[in-house]
Amino acid sequence: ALLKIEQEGAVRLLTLNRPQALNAFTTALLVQLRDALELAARDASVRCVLITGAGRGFCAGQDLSDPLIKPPMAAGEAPKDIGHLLNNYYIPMALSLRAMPVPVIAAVNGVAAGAGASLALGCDLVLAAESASFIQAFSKIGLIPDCGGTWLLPRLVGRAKALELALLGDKLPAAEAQRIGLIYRALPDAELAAEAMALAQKLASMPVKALAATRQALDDALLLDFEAALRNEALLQSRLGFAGDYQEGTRAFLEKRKPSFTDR
Ligand code: LHQ
Repeated sequence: ALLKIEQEGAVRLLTLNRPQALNAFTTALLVQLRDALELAARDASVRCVLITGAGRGFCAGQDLSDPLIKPPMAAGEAPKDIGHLLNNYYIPMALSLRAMPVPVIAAVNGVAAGAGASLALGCDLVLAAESASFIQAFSKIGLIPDCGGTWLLPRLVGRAKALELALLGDKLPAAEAQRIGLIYRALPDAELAAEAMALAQKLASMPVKALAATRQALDDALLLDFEAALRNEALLQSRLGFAGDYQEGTRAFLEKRKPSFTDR
């Protein structure tokens, strides 16, 4: 399968599985990833999603050999519309990822380039192996960051760093990505898989409805003025206040026991 789908407890593990091409995106892989995210979103047994790659890469971005986008190699052939691919395959996947009702972790096992970097950076927490790297490869082939790259980069690291990464398109090692705040944490290669699963299990045991609302509130706040952000917090908080997890969390605290969260 192009995308391996596994479940460990309440964690849905999605593994991009085209290792011979560093898990570069084909339209089929993009459709399968989108479908898998939508399925996980609707499955009450899933409380966290973990995305990783098979083999030595995480995802090398768009498969540049795909006939759908390959520029004319011979005279007389018409160039293809890249916008079609974005509108029909990348955008649906990126929107599903952003709207996940549970936290999503990326375990970046190797190079994440182009749209592969956007996929990783679109996740809520990004762990990366020390040998992994992030490459804004787009500028090297005459394109702009896509699949959310232009939105994510300045929010994650600010405009100056975003421009540095996007214009130069150089390889950013995982440790440096952590240092500049682009990702959560870089880890020794041998520890990545287990640490990422442990983090996913930990998040899965937390009040995931509130975690997803936290992501939404933070993103909303970047578009709102102070008072509007306060009111948005109040609205989201009011909804969470009626949810079971808040009752359970507060009761457990007062009863000095470990809470058991079930909302989603
Ligand atoms: C690949 C790819 C790849 C095909 C490695 N495609 N085969 C959206 C919509 C529409 C159009 C365009 O774009 C987009 C968004 C984008 O993502 S644009 C950016 C596309 N990605 C890139 O430009 C990255 C291209 N890849 C690379 O620069 C290198 O492969 C990196 C730096 C990722 C890794 O380098 P190495 O570790 O030296 O590995 P390699 O280059 O030897 O790759 C291993 C194999 O994977 C190789 O195949 P082969 O048959 O020779 O073993 C590559 O051809 C293949 N591969 N990326 N994107």
